[in-house]
Amino acid sequence: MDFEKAKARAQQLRSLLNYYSRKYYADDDPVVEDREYDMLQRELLQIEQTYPELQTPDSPTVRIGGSADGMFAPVVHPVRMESLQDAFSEEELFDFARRVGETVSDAQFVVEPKIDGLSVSLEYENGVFVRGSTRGDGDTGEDVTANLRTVRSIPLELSEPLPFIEVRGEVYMPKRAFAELLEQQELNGDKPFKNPRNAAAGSLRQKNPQITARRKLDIFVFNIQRIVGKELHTHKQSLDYLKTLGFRTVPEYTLVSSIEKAVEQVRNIGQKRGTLSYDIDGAVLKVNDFAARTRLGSTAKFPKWAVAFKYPPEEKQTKLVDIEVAVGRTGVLTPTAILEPVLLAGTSVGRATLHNQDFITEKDIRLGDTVTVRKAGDIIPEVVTVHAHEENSVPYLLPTHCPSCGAPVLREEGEAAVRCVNPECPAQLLRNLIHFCSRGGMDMEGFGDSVLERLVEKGLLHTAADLYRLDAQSIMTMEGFREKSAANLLAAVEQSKSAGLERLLSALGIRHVGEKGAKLLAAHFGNMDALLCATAEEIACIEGFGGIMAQSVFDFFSLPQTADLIAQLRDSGVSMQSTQIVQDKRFQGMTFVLTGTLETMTRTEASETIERFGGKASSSVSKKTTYVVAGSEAGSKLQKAQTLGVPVLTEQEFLALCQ
Ligand code: 0OX
Repeated sequence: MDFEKAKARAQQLRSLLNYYSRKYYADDDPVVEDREYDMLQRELLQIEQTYPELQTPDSPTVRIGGSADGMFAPVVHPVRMESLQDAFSEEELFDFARRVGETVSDAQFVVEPKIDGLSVSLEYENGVFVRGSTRGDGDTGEDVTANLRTVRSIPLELSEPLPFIEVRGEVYMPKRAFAELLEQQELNGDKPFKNPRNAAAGSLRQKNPQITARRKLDIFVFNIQRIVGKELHTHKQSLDYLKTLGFRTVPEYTLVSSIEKAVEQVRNIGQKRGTLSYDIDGAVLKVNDFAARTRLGSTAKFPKWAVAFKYPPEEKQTKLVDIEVAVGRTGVLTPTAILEPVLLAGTSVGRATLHNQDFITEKDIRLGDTVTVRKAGDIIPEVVTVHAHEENSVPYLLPTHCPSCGAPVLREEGEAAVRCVNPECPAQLLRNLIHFCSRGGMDMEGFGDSVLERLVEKGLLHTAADLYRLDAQSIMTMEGFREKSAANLLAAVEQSKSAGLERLLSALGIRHVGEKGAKLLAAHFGNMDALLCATAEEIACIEGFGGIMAQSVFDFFSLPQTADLIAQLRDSGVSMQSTQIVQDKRFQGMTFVLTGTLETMTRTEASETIERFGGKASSSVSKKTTYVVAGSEAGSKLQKAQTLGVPVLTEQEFLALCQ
């Protein structure tokens, strides 16, 4: 490649890589596979090595995907961080042993608990911790060295200055640390993590290592990925050695000489599960001998020498003492079983979902029943079976009238849900207001469940539009509110006015439309008026929107009370514009020239897109042109671009930049 061509390609690659990187790290919305990113990055690196004068200080090859705002650089794992094949029954463990037996006779196994955290790799040079990364997709992870340094059980220096070792382990959050974190998050009004694994993952991806340090993460190490300066022959030997180096190895690893003994150990670990101070989601069986592992090899996905047994969800018997019926945002009556509390999967369970009338009828669930409840991981506890009814009990039926407003309830044909259709039902109003003010909606700090409940009770709120009519005087009629706290609420109301169309659409709680759907709508239409004019068919054309979602949006905006609410919100100064479009000026300062026939869009559409992102579309190519976008049968403009060294994009590449 001559210098001019290399220069143009380098500029193009830099721009693409920076864009992909921004989508990946800043927006958490990857648009290309990691592999493709790596290939483009390697191509740029090669160009820069051939022509060092093309190296720029901000090249993605220097920053490797990161920037000063704390992104995490990709790390390619020279030894793949493989995942494990699952087994859901003891029978499947025997099948695994049988398969192993076809290649290796008298295999010994090591049994370990399977820690429910996230896998990381730790690299040490001359006994010093130099780099730590996440597993990612197994081939490429992220550099989280600074954050891993804060995990106290990760040795920063080993007991021997071994030339090189890379180990693999599981970072996790102990149950107690997770409980404390939840309390803290509740106090701060932060969105709580769902489980210790998510909390550990979120903590490791913190841009500020000081936050990670406060999260009390821990690690168990269970594998040597690469080692220089030491020979090991078995897994047991390597775990023992890791211990002497100062690592916290996976607990209770046990060497057994038969599959029967391995299964027994899997049961032992399972029995201890609830008493451990960390979450496990299974047990792992590994062939002990490394030479045997080499003979067994791997499939495209898993090593053939290991298997993960997944414990079934925990179940226990208890008594169903009551059934509580709540009225949701859309008027659906949702029954919840109130139980005598039992300890399940490490947490006390006192409530279980009963879904709907069909579920209750099918299982013949009655008040006072002795039931089996189950809890699996993140899943809401469920009633699995009924063991015994109380004497003289009768089948349970959901109320025929709304427990909140007393209006008769309806069950539409083909629907499992029973619904209160009274548009003025206070329970629905409250749920709608809670949703409107929530973090996923208008994010109005201070408007928690109980404040909203009191405002509704006082008759100060009848619709979301009333939030914008609140004044200090009326707020202070609520107990505990004075000038300062009332002013805080009013400030939150004021701030919400500029939340933008995407948040407003999410806050309105349109059926089938969550935060993601709201974003898509806002990005597509840009403002409320354009959306109000759209037909169901137009909405259905949005990528990521199905027919049901589109119809639901259309129906929602066809309701007279919606039109009324929107008008009132608009009059109060609530923004009806998407913030996405206003802010996204990714083509600022760039000039594009379109040439040839584009396949997926007209030239006018392409020009509009360029302008929407702050760029200029021009008809003639000059040295100042940033990009020429060449469709099929491009002619003289393409030639001129090549002569002047202006980077040329294919239609696909242009689309990637616009995504
Ligand atoms: C765990 C765990 C995960 C090493 C080779 C294949 C999978 N979560 O506790 N992975 C492995 O093994 C890797 N062992 C474990 N104990």
